[in-house]
Amino acid sequence: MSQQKNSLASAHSECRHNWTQNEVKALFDLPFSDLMFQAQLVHRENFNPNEVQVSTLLSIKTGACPEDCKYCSQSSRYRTDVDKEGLMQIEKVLKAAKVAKEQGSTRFCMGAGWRNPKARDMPLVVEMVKGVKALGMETCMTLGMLSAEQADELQGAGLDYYNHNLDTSPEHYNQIITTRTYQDRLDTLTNVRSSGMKVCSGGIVGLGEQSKDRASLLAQLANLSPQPESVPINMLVKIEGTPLSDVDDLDHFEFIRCIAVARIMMPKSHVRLSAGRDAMNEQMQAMCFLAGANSIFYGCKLLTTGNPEADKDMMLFDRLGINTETIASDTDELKDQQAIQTAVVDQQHSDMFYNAAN
Ligand code: SAM
Ligand code: DTB
Ligand code: SF4
Repeated sequence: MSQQKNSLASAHSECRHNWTQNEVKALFDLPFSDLMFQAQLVHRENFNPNEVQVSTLLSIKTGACPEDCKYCSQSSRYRTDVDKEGLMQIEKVLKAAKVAKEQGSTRFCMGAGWRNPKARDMPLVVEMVKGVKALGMETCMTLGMLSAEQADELQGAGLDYYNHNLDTSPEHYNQIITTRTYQDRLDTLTNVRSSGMKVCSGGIVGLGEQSKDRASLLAQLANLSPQPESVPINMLVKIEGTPLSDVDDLDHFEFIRCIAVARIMMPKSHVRLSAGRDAMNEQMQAMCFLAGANSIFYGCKLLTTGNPEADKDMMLFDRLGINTETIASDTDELKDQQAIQTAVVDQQHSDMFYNAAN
């Protein structure tokens, strides 16, 4: 039994890049308890299951976006409640980053309602990266599409992560966005990866897509080589005035399944329980952590919508015995990897010994 358990986990601890839709569907179709069990085996083999990474978001440029993403409060094509704001002054950005750090956040993620950054925006954006980095936080940005040169410039300034989501499956994509292609998104991810920055890429569920689209999105993400270091799974936040304001709710168990399947398919990635937490109760969020989510957005605002208050999250972590992850240095990461490998080899040896003896 113990060997069977071990080989199940080990088989899912390598990062595979050849997932087929049928294989992903088979994971989604598992009985809920079996899926959760597999996800937990994978999670425990690769991470401390009682640690969650926390990032804070700030919208550094809001609204008036020319794109037509049907879920988004910032598209100029829809009449939403969002107040437009030009590129924020650096002092304001650094003040918000300091507050986030004091509240216990380790990564500061700056988002802009842009199709892509313009040449004239880059100097200020670069200063923001340098300033936040100097505070001792990890830096992340999500500014839309990036050219190879822009990615290199941001990497040179010290940007650790770039967030650019695939959003949905290639098959469902045209129902959601028509102003940029799926390939445009993949090209940006290639530019980010080539620059040496870490990739943060995930998607949104609850857009009215079918279950095969959720499987297809996860296959796209897992088949990226290397897989994204960070995978945000967003539950659609319905925004009045957008074409998706009245879409049917996604069943919560289906959302938890998405997290568990992402955990199994991307064993070494941080899977983020991303947008949508404000509409989830504590038990639902705890289930997501059990399914393998190990990152959240922390602080009372996402970009334009609400998120649970920071002290509420800390109280939940306390009740669940969850600690927040500290920033790992390269040496720490290496040591952790070595410790995990040693533990796995030790376990395999003891199983072999046990089987031989019986
Ligand atoms: N404008 C840039 C872009 O689209 O790449 C960066 C900001 S954009 C708001 C970042 C991501 O947030 C989107 O790709 C989408 O996955 C997510 N997002 C935006 N609005 C959302 C909503 N209402 N519910 C859930 N996720 C959302
Ligand atoms: C991601 O995957 N989700 C975040 C971040 N990356 C930029 C954005 C969520 C936005 C939710 C809706 C809003 O606040 O406007
Ligand atoms: Fe613009 Fe990004 Fe919103 Fe699309 S998701 S409308 S690109 S801000």
